[in-house]
Amino acid sequence: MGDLLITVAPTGAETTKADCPQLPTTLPELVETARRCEAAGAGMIHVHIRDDDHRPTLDLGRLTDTVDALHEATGLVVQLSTGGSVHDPLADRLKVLDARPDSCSLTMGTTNFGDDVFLNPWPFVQDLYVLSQERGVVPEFELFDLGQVAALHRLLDRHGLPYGGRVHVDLVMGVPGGMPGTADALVAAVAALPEVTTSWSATGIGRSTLAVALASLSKGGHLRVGMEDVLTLARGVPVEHNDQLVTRVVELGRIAQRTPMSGAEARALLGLAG
Ligand code: KMH
Ligand code: ZN
Repeated sequence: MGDLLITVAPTGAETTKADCPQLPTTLPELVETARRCEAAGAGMIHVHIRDDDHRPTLDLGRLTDTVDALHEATGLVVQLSTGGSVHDPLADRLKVLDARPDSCSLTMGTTNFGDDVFLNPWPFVQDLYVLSQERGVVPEFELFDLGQVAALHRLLDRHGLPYGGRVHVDLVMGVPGGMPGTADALVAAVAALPEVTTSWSATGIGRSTLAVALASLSKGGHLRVGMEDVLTLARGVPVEHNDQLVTRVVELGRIAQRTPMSGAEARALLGLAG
């Protein structure tokens, strides 16, 4: 039985194909990545898609085809990003749920995002949450800072539990503008999580990736890794394939006596029907 959920976030919306040709931006590349990451130990995939020019898109037809292709090729839980890119309109981000993913990301507040702003006004957060309940999509609450932990308390108090009855959180740490990717910040955020939280994972952006992974394992948390969050294995050593990042945390988990969850086990963790 697995007890460590590894989510792979293979693409993101920030890195360009020109800067990183090995980034999986086409559907065949994404499916191949998903297969390899599942074989390496991932249980869930967090998906951003690109258009024919490798630019971020929320095109509904492409999103639906992507969900279908990933379900056909793998047993992974398919989570679509509702964060998109910092340039995506809020209305388009709500429509992501029309693609019928298993899960969706749901960020709990607005965050400075480098030189940009990742916009998540409170009415939008509530609309997206209520829509996820209506559509039977399990949200992953993405928390970029401690204030967003407090916002999660407010959301659950006002609107009740998510579809499926489980509360799964992902701490996204080390974004310039959010909480730092440190063990201290992780411990503070975990201590403040709502009591009804049933599982949580963490990811550290850039060079905070290992510090956050080790801190999460120490606190009994789950892990997210992938080229959305980090593009190097060490200084000057580029990631060539997302499965390298999955394999690395499988090894960290093995040292911590944790075993990767399959997609089916991840479904049970998140309250999704088999
Ligand atoms: N691309 C970021 C602006 C999410 O996927 O929900 C937002 C993001 C979070 O990646
Ligand atoms: Zn994302």
